[in-house]
Amino acid sequence: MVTSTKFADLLTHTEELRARVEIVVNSWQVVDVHTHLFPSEFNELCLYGIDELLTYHYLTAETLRSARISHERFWQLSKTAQADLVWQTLFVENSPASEAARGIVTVLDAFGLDTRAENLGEARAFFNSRRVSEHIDRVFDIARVSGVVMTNDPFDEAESEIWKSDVAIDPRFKSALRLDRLLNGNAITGTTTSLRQTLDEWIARMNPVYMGVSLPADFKFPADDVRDRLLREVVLPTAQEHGLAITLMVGVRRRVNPKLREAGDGVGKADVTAVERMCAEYPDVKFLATFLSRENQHELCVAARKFNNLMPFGCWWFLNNPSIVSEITRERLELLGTSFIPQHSDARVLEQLIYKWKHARKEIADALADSYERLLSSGRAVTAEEISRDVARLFSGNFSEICGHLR
Ligand code: FIX
Ligand code: ZN
Repeated sequence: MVTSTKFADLLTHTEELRARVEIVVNSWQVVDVHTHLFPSEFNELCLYGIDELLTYHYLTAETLRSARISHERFWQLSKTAQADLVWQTLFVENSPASEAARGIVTVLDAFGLDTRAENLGEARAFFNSRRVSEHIDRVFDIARVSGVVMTNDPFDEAESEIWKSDVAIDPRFKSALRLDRLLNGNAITGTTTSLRQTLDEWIARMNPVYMGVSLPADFKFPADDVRDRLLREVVLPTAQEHGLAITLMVGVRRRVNPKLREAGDGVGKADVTAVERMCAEYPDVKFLATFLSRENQHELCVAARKFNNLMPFGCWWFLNNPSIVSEITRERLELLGTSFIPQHSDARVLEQLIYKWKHARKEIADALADSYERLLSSGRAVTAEEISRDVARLFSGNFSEICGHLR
């Protein structure tokens, strides 16, 4: 028998319901499960400020579509000159209509800076005046991010030096052991035993929340290739031994246009059955998976319904646009309930946390509110507590359960 107080908690009016969902989604602290951010202890790897924001590879690609400059000449410019050109091209001569360009507007606005400025003088003075540690606190606070997962490449010289120096790292920055160089044919050699030893050493040093890899659109599993052997003999047994999840990011076509440098990667439709096979063969390993192609999203949801060791996460890179985030989040809610991780930021520059999370929260709130509204019209209202419970699961619970991010 339901008591009257309980009835009073039910959100039976759609306006009240939607307002509640917005408040919870916008205020809830999120764990950002995949970024390329570094804390200040990593020195020049810790990127922030207007010049880094404007030279983000999403924006250089867009600039080179509109500016009258050759790719070669653009890369010869200093970072500040590149940033000036990006601003002039995308924000002064054109309206910043793209998602990445609007992101800059959201960031400037968050700090009360002029979003229609003719040049970058004011923005540069502002960011240069910030003390890094306080600035990181402020950005995490505005974005309502409680922690971020980095992308840590043990085979990168500059990065590995810092790890080996045993410096104390800001605990909000969790590590993730990135295996692209090992698994994507970048000449990391060794016997199975020595490679496993290398991973063991890096796991001991980094204490990662997962091991991750990005994979090409033509990734196959099982396959008769070196990657398959490395996965079976090195990576998967290491995951089993350490109880570490594996993050698979599938569907990138690297260097489609090398002239664009970091911005030159493209997308390809991948084969979701490869991930299904891995989940089936390794039921004791947990997998987080994201696919870059929009065409793979429905298949990923269906695969996750079949394998409870598979956790879909994020709307990656070219999918991180409001229209597509909305579509994917709705598809996932309909097929998986709240058993998925709706978004990660993929931020490379600190302040991107502000716009990527602000924009994503809007789409997630709308999708969630619509699904509660549909429940209401089917005959079941939700309470504010239930909304909080669901958002907690989406924004950190599902990830903690798989990765125990507070390890
Ligand atoms: O492989 C990755 O982790 C990708 O996210 C990056 O390589 C890519 O350049 C990116 O920043 C996308 O958002
Ligand atoms: Zn990434």
